[in-house]
Amino acid sequence: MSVTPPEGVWWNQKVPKEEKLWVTIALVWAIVMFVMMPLWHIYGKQNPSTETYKVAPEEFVRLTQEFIEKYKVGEENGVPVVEPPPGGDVYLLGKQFSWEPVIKLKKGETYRLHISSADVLHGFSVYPMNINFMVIPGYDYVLTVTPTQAGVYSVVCNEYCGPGHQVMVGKIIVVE
Ligand SMILES: [Cu+2]
Repeated sequence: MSVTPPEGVWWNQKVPKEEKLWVTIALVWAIVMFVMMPLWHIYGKQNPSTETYKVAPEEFVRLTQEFIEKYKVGEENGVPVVEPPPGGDVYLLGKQFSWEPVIKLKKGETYRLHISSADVLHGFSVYPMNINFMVIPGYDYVLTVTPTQAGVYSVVCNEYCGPGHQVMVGKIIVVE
């Protein structure tokens, strides 16, 4: 069977029942998802706290360094390992091409995680969890986090940030 062009004024013909049905289903589903976006933001678990501040990249680098000096407990492949007190502020700096520091958190405790970039746009992505966040230089994003599962999590950069992007992997350790 070959393809034959539609005859006459095809756009004036009746729309078949099945097509109407599928268009209706697609439209209803699109509306459901549209409504779910704000609802999920309010009622879903582990949502971003939408707390954002402006911060100069140099200032954030300074704050991270201060934070590292204060709570450093070791080193891993040249990257400082930091164990901050529960309830406090935690700083995570994204830069070409690493995350600093390695953060050690306690399960069930709440932290204020500050994330920013020293240079270009990076992506904060926690594996194997489905947590993704954009890291923009000049902005301090505060995520109020309460780790619910112990384990070692990788922080992967998911925004292409330059020729070393694929090696930009950080670490968050959650202990019992
Ligand atoms: Cu990257």
